[in-house]
Amino acid sequence: MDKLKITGNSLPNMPWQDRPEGSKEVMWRYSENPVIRRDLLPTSNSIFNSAVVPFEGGFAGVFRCDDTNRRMRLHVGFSKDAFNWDINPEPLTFECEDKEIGAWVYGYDPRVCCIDGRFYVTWCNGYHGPTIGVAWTDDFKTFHQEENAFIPFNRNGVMFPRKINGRFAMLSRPSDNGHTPFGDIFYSESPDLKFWGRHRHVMAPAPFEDSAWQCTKIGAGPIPIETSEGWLLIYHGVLATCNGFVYSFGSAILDIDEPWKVKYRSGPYLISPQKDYECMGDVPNVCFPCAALHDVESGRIAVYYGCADTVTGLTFGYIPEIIEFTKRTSII
Ligand code: BMA
Repeated sequence: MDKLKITGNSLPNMPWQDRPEGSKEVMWRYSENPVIRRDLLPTSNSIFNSAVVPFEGGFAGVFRCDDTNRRMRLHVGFSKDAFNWDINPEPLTFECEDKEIGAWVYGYDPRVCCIDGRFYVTWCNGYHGPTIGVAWTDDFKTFHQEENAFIPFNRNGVMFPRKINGRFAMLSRPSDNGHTPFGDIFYSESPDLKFWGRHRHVMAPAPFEDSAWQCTKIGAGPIPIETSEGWLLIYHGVLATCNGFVYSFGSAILDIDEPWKVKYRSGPYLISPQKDYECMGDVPNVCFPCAALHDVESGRIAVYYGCADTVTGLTFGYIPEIIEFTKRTSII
């Protein structure tokens, strides 16, 4: 393949560990996982499914912290090295012109997307059931909440890091009010971050016979990464077993101008629950990616993922290798 072009920033200070000797894995885990433990805050039951971005020479993030009342809350955090996090003990609050939309019910599974220097937060927002909340911040202190992007029920709202054909763009996963035994990824556009439309179907779960880890439901993970091969999307997939759901993650490549067209999709997973901290916890057997940091010079990527709905893990890889893997193993 011609030399792959990756869009984004140089991030020489991103968190990194070399592939362990002898490993043939496309993505490998941080040896000190979990990178964020469940009780980093005195009031946290668990810290997982969280989003981090480069910010002012270091890193900032929005974290899912379920408290010891088991309420789902979002908290802001900062870090110099993206390994050691200082998470605010007080939950994040949003400023919202509309009291009805701004009334907090619950929030979980945040993503943070940088577009033209401004940070956009999307999360699963309680409003008569789960839907996609949208807010923006310039400083990780004041967060301005916009309208919910969709009516309930919806989860896994993930924005693209630039406008596409002149509009904001988002992936989402329409769902139900419970633990949703189905789920396809859709694409929507917005001219103003308030009205979302032009909905397009992106991907359905895979046939069981082709790729069982993603045969029940799927959902977008970290913010897609723009490359000369298309948008690299890391997404979770679910297998329904006799003992409940198993969450793994894999990769797909979407068309650059029409991201609802899937060019390639990995048959094998990149990461599935295998380590103790992924298999044991409040919800066993969950690897749920919500954020990635990458460096365009080296092609390195670090993916943050929730482990067993309890702690946060970190995995590493090289974008060109993940793209080669996605194409080579594609089930499309
Ligand atoms: C999904 C979401 C995630 C969670 C996963 C596994 O439906 O609720 O927050 O990690 O289930 O429990």
